[in-house]
Amino acid sequence: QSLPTSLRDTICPERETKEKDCRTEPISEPEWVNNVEFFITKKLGVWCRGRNGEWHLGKIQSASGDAACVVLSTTEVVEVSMKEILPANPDVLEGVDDLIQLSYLNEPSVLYNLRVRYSQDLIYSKAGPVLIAVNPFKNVQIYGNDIRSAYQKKALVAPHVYAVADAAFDEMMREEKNQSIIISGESGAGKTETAKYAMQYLEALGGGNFGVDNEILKTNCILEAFGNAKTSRNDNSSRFGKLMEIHFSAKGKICGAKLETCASPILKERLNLKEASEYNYLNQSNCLTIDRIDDAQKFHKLMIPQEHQERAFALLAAVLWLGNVSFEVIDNENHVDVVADEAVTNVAMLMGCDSKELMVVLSTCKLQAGRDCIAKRLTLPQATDMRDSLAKIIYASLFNWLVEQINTSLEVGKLRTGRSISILDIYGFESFKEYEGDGIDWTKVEFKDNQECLDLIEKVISSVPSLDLKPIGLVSLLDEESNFPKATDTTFANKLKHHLKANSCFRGERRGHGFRVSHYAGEVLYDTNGFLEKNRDPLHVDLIQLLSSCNCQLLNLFSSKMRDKSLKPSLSESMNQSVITKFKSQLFKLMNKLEDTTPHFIRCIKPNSNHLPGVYEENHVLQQLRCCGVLEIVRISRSGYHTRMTHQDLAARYGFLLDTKLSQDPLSTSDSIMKQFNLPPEMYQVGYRKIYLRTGQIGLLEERREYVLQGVIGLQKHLRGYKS
Ligand code: AD9
Ligand code: MG
Repeated sequence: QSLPTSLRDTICPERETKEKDCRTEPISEPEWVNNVEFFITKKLGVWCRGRNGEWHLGKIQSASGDAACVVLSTTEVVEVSMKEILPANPDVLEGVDDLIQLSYLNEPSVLYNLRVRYSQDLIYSKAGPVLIAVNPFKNVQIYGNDIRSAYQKKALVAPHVYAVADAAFDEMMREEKNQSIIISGESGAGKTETAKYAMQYLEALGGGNFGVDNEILKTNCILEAFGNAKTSRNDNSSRFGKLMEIHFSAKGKICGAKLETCASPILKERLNLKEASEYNYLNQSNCLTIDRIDDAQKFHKLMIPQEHQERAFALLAAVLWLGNVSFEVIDNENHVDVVADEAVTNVAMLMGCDSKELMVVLSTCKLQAGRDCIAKRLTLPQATDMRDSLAKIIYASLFNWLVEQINTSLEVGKLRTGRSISILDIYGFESFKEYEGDGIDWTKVEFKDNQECLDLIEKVISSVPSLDLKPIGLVSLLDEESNFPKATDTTFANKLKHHLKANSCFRGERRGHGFRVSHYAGEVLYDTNGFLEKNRDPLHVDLIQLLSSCNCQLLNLFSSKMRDKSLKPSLSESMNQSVITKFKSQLFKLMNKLEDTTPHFIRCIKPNSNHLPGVYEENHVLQQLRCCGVLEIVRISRSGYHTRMTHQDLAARYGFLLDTKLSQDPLSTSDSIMKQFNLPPEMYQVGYRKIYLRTGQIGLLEERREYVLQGVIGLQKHLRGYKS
């Protein structure tokens, strides 16, 4: 009774019968057209597309040839082409919690189903193995201790981020395999909030050990204070990517955690030093206040140890003042001097350096001329760039340093692998190679192939077989052009047009610096303006030297770290690497790491762009569902086998349940297990190495195993009592 209505439906008995009734076999879309008569006589519902692409519910009155008369639910009668009509699902399927259960899987049906659920505050739904989370933009009472413990006890099974975290935990314990929770969605869709709820659940589940457990959630407060900013799309937008790895002991208790971030050194954080509107770095995007958010209160929640706090805030203030440092042009070649005002004095004071020295560094660059070193005056754009680079270096180093401090406080002893859950907010892909290689009867389900677009970005080709693997594509062309001193953004745009015109995902703009790429999610127009310079991201040696001379331990530390990196041979390369190459290698590292885990996917959906509760804009939602291929995922999972286990693992775990003698051959054991438990043949496939099970089947085996084990334990206790 104490459960909120939004979750009560899962355990309500009527709902159970309703769900059993809906196990109708999915009907493929083209097939229904042959059954239009049936739709007319049985008065079955259809979706009818209106002039603006919106969908209306109605019933077909009559049909002839390509056209049909449809009575809409508003009683209006319209004549439409059959092409604009799609079958709707029977009422009994309204608001099912897994889209897999829909008899007709088409866009209007999926949109409607999510809408019905959203209007009842059922923000979570399943699309086969993927959890869909529609941002409620309000507090929904589904995260309390009672709900959490209900999921822990498996008393609740409705789609929920808790259920995903719980499944990851169970699978990790059962198979001793690292897991990951991969959260994706557009800005403001709710990734960070979802990640926090996943962490909260895991902390509650694995708490009570070593004292690390309560620390993990607290880190979010620090990270968000320094790494988030208000943007027009999200009041609390993450400006960095994060992978939080939580490690567990053999008993399932948290024994440490590790945080990895990919931070972008953008500053949009404000401090109460002076009015925020006074700082150039803060006042340019009209994003200074957020309704209902009390900055002072949030600021007090931010707890970093006192000695760190003061140093960190001094540097933040320095960054803010740097944004106000201005220049005056002193000759007709646009060369500049720094204006000696309060801004530059404050920066020098906060950084612990001489203001004259700071002014020299910001307005000149040192050049090696033979044995001598001469100072060359910078032009206005160069000096501005130098100033912003210094701000970015300080801010990024400060953020990385905070992450290091957090990691030190979270790590307890050496972290082992095999029992960890990583929480991430980008999207991954499924591989279907495995099915094909394993000799099972797998009917391929069409997934829009994105290979052409991936090839456009980077394709590795070998000119001579087994020799010289040379990547071609956008990434390598950008790097090539960045290394070319005379190159400009226009020559880069032309180079792209020249080399990539054959790729169907590429379209060069006739004039100017633009080009278009057809991504999976849609076409994007890129402007090459500033591409080369941003990609080069030159390392400013003078700035590093300045940091090392400051009377500030943190800045000295930052400069020595940057220097260390540039001295190590393996990393010196990375110092000179272009931005895109660094980004690529970060991505590869991440992919390698995730490939070693069993992934669980959560897709966050933003129902409207105004951050409003209760507003469900269909086109906005549809666009996001299309971007991540939700329909394809559901189609695949209806026909796919989601649980895979080697025959050895299956035999080891469930073999003892067999009535017959255990066979030496794990494949036959698998087969016997399936037969003994009467798993319907369409629910599994036996491959050469692995068994493939449809969603939910492993649960049946687990239940049986648990039941038998409990019986054995009971018997043992009984015998022990008997003996004594
Ligand atoms: V970005 O890519 O970092 O710009 P996110 O991370 O996807 O973005 P975020 O988690 O920050 O979005 O969510 C945006 C806002 O939506 C939050 O500040 C909340 O106000 C709101 N939100 C998101 N999820 C929930 C929820 N489960 N319950 C209530 C939510 N509010
Ligand atoms: Mg976020």
